[in-house]
Amino acid sequence: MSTTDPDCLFCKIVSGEVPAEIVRDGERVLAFRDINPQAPTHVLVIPREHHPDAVSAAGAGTGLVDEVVREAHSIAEDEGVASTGYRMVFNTGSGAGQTVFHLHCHLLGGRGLEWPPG
Ligand code: D5M
Repeated sequence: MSTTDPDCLFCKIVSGEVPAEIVRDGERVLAFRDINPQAPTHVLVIPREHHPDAVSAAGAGTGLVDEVVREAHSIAEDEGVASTGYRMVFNTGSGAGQTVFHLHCHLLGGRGLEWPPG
């Protein structure tokens, strides 16, 4: 199975073809600042491998979703938002607002976060 999709925007960020403000550059996981931040801290954490969403990656049994979540928490600590609380969001499906079909965790923090989300 191919682990990259030549048409995928986030695969292009992984390869360096599209620039991004990289926060973490790990062996299996990459994190970069969202181009349209919705909070003072808004980082996207993604696997280097292409998986369309969190469910498909979890189903592949690679441990990647675990790694993405652990990396997001570690970044929240570094950004100083872990102690006050932060949000991890995996939009799954276009009806939920997913626009890029490469698994990504939105890490949001640094402001009050309302519930329910919009
Ligand atoms: O989230 C997809 C997110 O990806 C959305 O918040 C904008 C962000 N985005 C789109 N293009 C870029 C680039 N080039 N750099 C950084 N961030 C980007 P979704 O959950 O699919 O709606």
